[in-house]
Amino acid sequence: MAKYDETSIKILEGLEAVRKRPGMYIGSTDKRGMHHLVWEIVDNSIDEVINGYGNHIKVIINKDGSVTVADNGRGVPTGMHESGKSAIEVIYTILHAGGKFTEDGYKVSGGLHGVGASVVNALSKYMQVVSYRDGKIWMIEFENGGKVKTPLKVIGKSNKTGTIVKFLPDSEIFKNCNFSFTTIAERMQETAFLQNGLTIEVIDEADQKAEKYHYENGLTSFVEYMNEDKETLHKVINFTNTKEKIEVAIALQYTNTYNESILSFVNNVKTVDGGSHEVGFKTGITKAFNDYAKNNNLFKGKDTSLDGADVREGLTAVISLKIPEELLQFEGQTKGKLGTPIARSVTESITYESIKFFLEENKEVALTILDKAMKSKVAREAARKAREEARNGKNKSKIEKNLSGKLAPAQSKNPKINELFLVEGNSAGGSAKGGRDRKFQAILPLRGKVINGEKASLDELLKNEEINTIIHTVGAGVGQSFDASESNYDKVIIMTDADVDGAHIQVLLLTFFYRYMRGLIEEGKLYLAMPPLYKLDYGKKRFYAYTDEELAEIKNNNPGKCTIQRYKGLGEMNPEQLWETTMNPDTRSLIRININDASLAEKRVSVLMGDKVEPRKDWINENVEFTMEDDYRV
Ligand code: 0RA
Repeated sequence: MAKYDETSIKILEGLEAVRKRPGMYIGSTDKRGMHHLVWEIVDNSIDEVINGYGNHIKVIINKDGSVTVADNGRGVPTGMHESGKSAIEVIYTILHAGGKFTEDGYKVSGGLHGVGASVVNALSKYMQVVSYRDGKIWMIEFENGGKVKTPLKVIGKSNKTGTIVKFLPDSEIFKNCNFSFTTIAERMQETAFLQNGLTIEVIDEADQKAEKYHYENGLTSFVEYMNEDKETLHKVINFTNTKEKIEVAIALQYTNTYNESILSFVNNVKTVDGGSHEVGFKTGITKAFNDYAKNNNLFKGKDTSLDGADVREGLTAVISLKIPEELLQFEGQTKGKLGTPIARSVTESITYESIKFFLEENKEVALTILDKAMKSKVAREAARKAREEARNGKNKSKIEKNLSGKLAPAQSKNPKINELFLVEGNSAGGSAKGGRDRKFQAILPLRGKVINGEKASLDELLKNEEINTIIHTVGAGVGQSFDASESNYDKVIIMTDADVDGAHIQVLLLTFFYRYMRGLIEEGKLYLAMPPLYKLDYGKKRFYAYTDEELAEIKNNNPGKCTIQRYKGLGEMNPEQLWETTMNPDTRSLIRININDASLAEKRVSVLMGDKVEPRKDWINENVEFTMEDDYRV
């Protein structure tokens, strides 16, 4: 009995530690952190499926804000553990206990985000675990961060097996958070893509929404989904093979676009920073195409090989590896990069052999892809040459002509503090030039419509004057050769009117930066300016409102007579007003652009900027996550 009490105290201390520093276990206590709880619980069910037990998972967002995850696996074990507690209680209350019960096979969590179900319990107001096992239905309940509310008991009989976990996040830890159907559904769809035959249902009881995902050829469906809105050059190619206990499955397809998107996963967890498997894939595919071209005498003139970047132009690929736990190695701060050295050679040889075989069997497809790769090579060499000439000043007159009268440069030449404002229209450009702090702020007015970077090739883009000017002004190259560290500016700020035209220009520019200067976004150097929507004059006192909510708030806090002006464009502001409201680092607000999830951003950019035309509001809301930098200071 004494032993039981001691372990009980230790367990509660462990759970209390999680509650004191939740960020250490789940990253944060915002919306993202709260969804992490769902991933933890779902991962346990997925582990069951990966290991061959069960084929159906249900995720339900309940009306009371709790989430239920149900599977038809073996059911959580309920027998007594050596500590005197049931296995089920141990799994849900002892930190890192999960692994001890699943020693063989693959684990979803292997080295990545798995912190265990007990962490979810620690951060929940209420948790219930029901296990269908041994002909019985078992149930245990916890409350207030993992304290047993109802000890394990049998509540019925059943010949089914499976587990149902329901938990309600503690509102003291997660403030003002709700579960998002879209966030959960998108992640579950991705999981279903990676696990053939698995059915995942996502149900939102509050909003009456539901999705069901099931794929028999998941990777192929994944690639088809990613390429849904693009023109493709052939049917999806897919292959699977196992070497050195590592299972490699890959699906790929070329599109007529100019970008590459490669997603990779290890044991169903996304490797956001790539790693040895991606390197192996790239080497393998480059070698296969080069060998084919050489063997069929397709190289002309002095060309004797294609670069990897040429071979990958227009390529969409999903790579999925299953690696036994003992071979798993992850690297990097967030453990998003596969280290396992042997995964490189295994993936390379499987890719090389499979593609080589495919090309030999499918001559027409081979020639189509190679034709594209060779064109890519020519275009890239032309772009590099132009860039070098620009550097060496060879084409100076031409570039200066492009820039002349347009760019108002900053006096400082310091790329660590300089800001470049891309301003819609000449009149707003005039106000911005008048209002700026010329020491570190440069103004580039954009006259014409910007070309759509999703539909144009790099070649065509380079011929567009507006784009050309931006590339030369930023001075860090473009496309494959873009290097954010060479940027002449610490901040590139897009400043447009708050109307439909302005919105359109924003989307076009964001698309261009996303496709051809992504490093700028990744380095956090791309911003949207936030001009005010209203000016409120109370005799001597003046306020600016940036949103309708703010307008209401100001009116509420300042009763009395005032005149309200709704700004229809930047041009209505005089230089001083523009400086004060939108450009002065001490008083302005900027929106920093960041790419939340590369595969989704990728999908949405092509959906919205490809052949379909969609309103910007959706794009803005869904494609990129905006971080408000209130009172942002340099
Ligand atoms: C440990 C051992 C066994 C199953 C599980 C854990 C298990 C855990 C969860 C969590 C959600 N769903 C789950 N399904 C299974 C298997 C023990 C055995 O039967 O040999």
